[in-house]
Amino acid sequence: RIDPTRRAKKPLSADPPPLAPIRTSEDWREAIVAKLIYGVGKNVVTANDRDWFVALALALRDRVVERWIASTNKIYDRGHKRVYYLSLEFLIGRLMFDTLTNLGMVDVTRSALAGLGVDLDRVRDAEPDAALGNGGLGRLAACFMESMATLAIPGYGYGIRYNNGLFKQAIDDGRQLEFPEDWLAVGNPWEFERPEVSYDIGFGGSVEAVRDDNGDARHVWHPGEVVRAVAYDTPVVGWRGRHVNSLRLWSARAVDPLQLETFNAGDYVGALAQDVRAQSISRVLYPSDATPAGQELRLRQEYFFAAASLQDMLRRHIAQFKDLRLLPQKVAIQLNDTHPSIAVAELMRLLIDVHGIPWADAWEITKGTFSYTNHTLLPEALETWPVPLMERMLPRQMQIIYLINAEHLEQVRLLGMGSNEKLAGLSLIDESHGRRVRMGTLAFIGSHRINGVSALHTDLMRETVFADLHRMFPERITNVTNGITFRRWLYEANPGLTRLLVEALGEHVCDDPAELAGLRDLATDAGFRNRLIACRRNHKITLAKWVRDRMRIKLDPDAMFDIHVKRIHEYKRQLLNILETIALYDAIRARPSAGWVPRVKIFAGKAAASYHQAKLIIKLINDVARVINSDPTVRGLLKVVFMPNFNVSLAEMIIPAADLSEQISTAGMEASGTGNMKFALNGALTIGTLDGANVEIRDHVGDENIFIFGLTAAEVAARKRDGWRPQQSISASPALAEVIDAVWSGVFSPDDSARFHPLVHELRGDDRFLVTADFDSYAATQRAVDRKWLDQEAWWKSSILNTAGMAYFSSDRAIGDYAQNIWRTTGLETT
Ligand code: B1N
Repeated sequence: RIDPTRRAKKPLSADPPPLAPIRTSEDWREAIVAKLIYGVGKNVVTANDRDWFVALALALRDRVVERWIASTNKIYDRGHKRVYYLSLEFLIGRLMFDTLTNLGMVDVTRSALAGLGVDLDRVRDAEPDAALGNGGLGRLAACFMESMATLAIPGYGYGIRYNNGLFKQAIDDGRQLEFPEDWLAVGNPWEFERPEVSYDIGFGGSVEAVRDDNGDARHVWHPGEVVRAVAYDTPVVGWRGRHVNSLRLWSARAVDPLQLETFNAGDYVGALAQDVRAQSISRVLYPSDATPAGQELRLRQEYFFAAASLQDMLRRHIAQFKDLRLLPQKVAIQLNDTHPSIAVAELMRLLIDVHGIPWADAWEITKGTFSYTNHTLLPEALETWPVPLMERMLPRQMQIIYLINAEHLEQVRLLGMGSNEKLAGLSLIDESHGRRVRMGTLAFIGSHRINGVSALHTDLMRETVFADLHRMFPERITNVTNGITFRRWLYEANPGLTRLLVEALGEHVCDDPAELAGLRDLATDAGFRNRLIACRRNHKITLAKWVRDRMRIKLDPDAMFDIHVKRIHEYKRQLLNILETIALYDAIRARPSAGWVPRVKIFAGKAAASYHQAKLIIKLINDVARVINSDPTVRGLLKVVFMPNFNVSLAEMIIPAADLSEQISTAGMEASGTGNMKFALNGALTIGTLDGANVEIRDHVGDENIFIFGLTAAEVAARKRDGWRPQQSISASPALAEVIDAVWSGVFSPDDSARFHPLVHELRGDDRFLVTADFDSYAATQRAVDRKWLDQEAWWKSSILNTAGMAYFSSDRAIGDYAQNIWRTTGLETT
């Protein structure tokens, strides 16, 4: 019998009851097995690798939740400023090893599982990648979440819980096929569904102007459609587990999922139609990268998640601080590109229409709260939305945009910048090809800070796309060069190298990457070099095994692994690489015993499904690979591989196996790049243009330790200004002319000799990405790479100096910069 008086004596605590301490791997094994039995419903005999993954994830999550609740309470108790990172993409990949690494539990877990006859690496592979992003922009958001947790900055990621992330790529007969990705099919043990945290999001309908009690005009929006946003939370553990933040992703559903009357009338499909329409918002990630998605559903996604996130933050802010005027002091909202920028108009609407704050005050609050990161200057990638679509879908927000624009243009006039041409360029509405809302301009004028993602990119922002806005607001643009989390891209991806670093520099190198500079003293140390070489070789063997098992191509781990992995895009110039590969192939065949350096050319990456030219580049790489790999004259000297389905997990395997990193975009077009940093950190040498963060990587690793070639951004601009003639470059380079002729005439596509004509047309016609202009410089630099490789001591000295110089590119540094210069906040102190 329960004695009620005894229960009353024990005070209820908000803190979770302490979990059984883990002192030994036996303790930990018991906790995991308990989850297997009670959480998964299996036993140690019937469990497969996936069951073990779920059991381990659940057991780990328990350990995380303790710290999570403590962190959340601390943020509240201190009244600390909160940072909200709004991003349509979070390219997380797997979470198991982030959690294990940051909690310092890799070794204890390995032995706990080994005692059960279970291999941790197989369990690791059983976790699906969370591929809620396309490429660099989405992966940056994931790295930033980890760094905010590490620095104990109260950071909340807000995004969409897509049921289907980025498509799976298969290569069939050398062509890309897309298949739906299904990461949730087996459940997601990291997340918590929060059905009670839900908001209603309106679309369409009409706006009514009413008079309030004081006779003032007020606007009431009557949406024609309402969709419900439901929260799912994932804890994000920082380094050494001292702080845990939240990633909150929204899922869409109908307010009334089942129309019972319709159902009862026998229309079973119609009864569910509203739910299907609502759910379509969070159904699938748009697979566009550095290109606008364009469609109406995309705008619905953008508004849906921006509006839900704002309601959530305002609720939290009001509950704690009561006063919305304190918003800029207590809240910083970072807009990850323009994708969430409709939030500027939506926050204005909430402040004015819902909370009754006067326009001028609301505008100051808005500007004080938002800041905006620009990730691309490619003109075709800057988001604009047709005015008629906005008026139909978001009528009140569109009215507010007009009002913002009127004030903004008034300010332009006051500043004397009001020539008609300038006004047209500065307006929120682009009138030049149909009326469209410029989301970059909205994000710019609604923010107190806007940043580019590398020094060069920020300079170009000031000089080109945002030149006039920069003149109006000369203090607003600032730079924060991107970074990567070393936990994932060094400690997890390359534990061998990490061990070497710890042995050479001490455990402290894991807490402060500045210590990496100490490696410079070991740049010519033979003992250190040899261990590094062995570590690299192991990774190359692992990669070679993957390629052999899945593609039946044999790679020599002693060849130079020359790697070009990233989204397939013309500006990233995979075409330049494969054309130079063809030239090299021709040269080897002409003089097979001229002492060539054996190379393996590895490509991987996805093309947007509708990007025909990019898909044709994939086909060309595969057709060239087939010819080269089956030619006995180059056997042992040259191999070409296109690895299918590049994703975060594949990157973790590939990057530590790289000798040479290809970062060869047309100068001025790659805003930053972050793959470049991952490779250099792991000791690959870079061949690259002076583009994006390559410029700063050169500054940090030293000119002699990187291979720079090609036109600079200024030279590219000059060429285009002066009328760019690719034919001149082609005639000036016999090697290039020969390669282009071969591709044109079907040497690599004998079954369809015209297959690659669209690629050659572009090269001989506009060559918008200056492939032909940079070809000779690139080819010559590749031969310089060969010469360096032949001097292995020099090569490895440069490799060590790359790793030694990379501290600056930690995302902890980047987040520190944001905190100091943009968010004006600090981390919580942790013990
Ligand atoms: O953002 C990365 C940079 O390192 C890359 O240089 C840059 O290309 C990338 C529309 C984008 N810019 N723009 C996008 C992604 C999805 C989409 O729908 C644009 N991605 C980048 C991180 O700063």
